[in-house]
Amino acid sequence: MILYSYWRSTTSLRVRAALNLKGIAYETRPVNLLDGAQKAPDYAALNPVEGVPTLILDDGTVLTQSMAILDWLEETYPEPALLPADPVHRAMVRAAAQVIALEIHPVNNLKVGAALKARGFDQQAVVDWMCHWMDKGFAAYQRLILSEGRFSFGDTPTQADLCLVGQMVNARRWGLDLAPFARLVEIDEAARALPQIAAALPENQPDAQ
Ligand SMILES: N[C@@H](CCC(=O)N[C@@H](CS)C(=O)NCC(=O)O)C(=O)O
Repeated sequence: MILYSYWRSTTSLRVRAALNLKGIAYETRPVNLLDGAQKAPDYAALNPVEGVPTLILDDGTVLTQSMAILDWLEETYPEPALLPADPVHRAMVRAAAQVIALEIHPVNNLKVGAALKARGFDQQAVVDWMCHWMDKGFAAYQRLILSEGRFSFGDTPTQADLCLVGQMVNARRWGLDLAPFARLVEIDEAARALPQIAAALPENQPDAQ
């Protein structure tokens, strides 16, 4: 498989971590978001929203949208499971994952920051904006997860944890006060201690700068 990815992309991190946890080999093809490579015609033909990740399967099938890719991986490579078997528990894990994937990430994306700057926001105002949504989203996430266990929903990682690890990278990058989120810091540490997740971190990517 080929994964189009950017080292600092949290959506790419989710997929890298899932591929690693499931023991699936893949080739990384970096897409430099700061250079606008996501908008190049050849890449935009693969991924119409002009974002990463994009996963190319061995038969050439193109998959986009990180959460759809995680679900495809889960259905195709069920072990180790990144969603619980029980449908109610699955819905709870997805709800927490979606707080990050749908409530935080879309309003904090690179193109959103660029659109805000084009409307007069300076860099500090964009950072304040991002921290506002991370703070609200993390508060919600923390209420949706279990209060005990190594990870958000027990002692094995789920899709929610993969979303969390990436978002914590951004939270630290932009200086979010993590004091109210001790439980999330603890989970993030446990997740980063897994070699498969460590290998998915930005600093361990071939295009890391
Ligand atoms: N909902 C999409 C979002 C993809 C996306 O936009 N990823 C970011 C990186 S984390 C990106 O490529 N941004 C490019 C831009 O904003 O121009 C997914 O989960 O795959």
